Amino acid sequence: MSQAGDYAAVKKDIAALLHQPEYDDGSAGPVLVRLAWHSAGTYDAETDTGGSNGAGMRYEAEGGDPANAGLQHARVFLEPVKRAHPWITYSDLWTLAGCVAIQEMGGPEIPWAPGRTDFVDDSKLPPRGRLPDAAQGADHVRHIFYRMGFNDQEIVALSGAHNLGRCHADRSGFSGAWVQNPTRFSNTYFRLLLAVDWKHKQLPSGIRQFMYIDEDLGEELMMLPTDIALRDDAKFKVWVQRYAEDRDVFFEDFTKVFAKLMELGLKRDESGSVLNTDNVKGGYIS
Ligand code: DDH
Repeated sequence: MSQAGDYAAVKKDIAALLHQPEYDDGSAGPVLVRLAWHSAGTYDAETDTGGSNGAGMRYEAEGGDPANAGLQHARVFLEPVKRAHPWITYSDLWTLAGCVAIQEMGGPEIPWAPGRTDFVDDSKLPPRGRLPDAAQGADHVRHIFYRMGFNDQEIVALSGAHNLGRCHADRSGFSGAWVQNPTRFSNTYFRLLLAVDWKHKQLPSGIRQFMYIDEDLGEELMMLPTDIALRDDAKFKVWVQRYAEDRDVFFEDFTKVFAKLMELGLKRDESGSVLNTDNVKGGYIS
């Protein structure tokens, strides 16, 4: 067991488990990033509910939300790390794992700070339906992300996470990867969004997505309706173009906005300690 507070030891163990030859594209990284995002993306700024604090996905109310299908794989990957470092809260572990995975896959270093609690405050529990629905368009995307407190530029930067991983028919119903190398963080997603003539495709299940077949590689890539909405909305498109042109600007903006996502709902004092965890009735249960 490591010393309480030895986050470097936790990071090392997370990095070591990313290589998973039997899983997806050989990496646990993308699904860990999605776990971090879905743990935080339930936040509602107006009512100050949801967010990563509480690690609510451990319980059926949130874990069983169809939007979270498949994320049990990510939680199972992280169990040995929690066992080796039992002092870390799940909410800290899940958010840290997303940041470590991004960096290990060639992305930027995301500033991350600990202090989340695993105490579930019933008054802060998010209802289902707070995460985005990929079948919808720009209005829906704005509605979901404005609720968390993000603007158009931040929405597009965050969406660049779709450089990573893939859709699974048995999880979301959508199918395929966005880029050819889905375990390498880059701005390829934005470049493909603009460069390629995306065609409608209806899956046997009736689900509609977009596809492109790379004849040279004989590979099929995909986009969700919400991804295409970023290309087709004039205000979003400005940022898609910016990030397609300049990888460094994308990395810089992604770093800031992913760090902001991981902090939603936390209040820190000047020294960085989280104020709204030991205030909640009952305190810690980790
Ligand atoms: Fe996403 N995402 N996402 N996404 N996402 C899926 C996979 C992954 C939407 C829908 C889907 C973000 C935004 C949106 C990742 C990161 C992020 C899948 C496929 C769907 C559907 C799930 C499956 O079948 O396994 C929609 C809609 C939006 C939206 O913005 C409107 C954001 C903001 C992030 C982020 O991390 C900041 C990652 C990574 C994956 C790949 C997961 C995997 O298992 O591989």
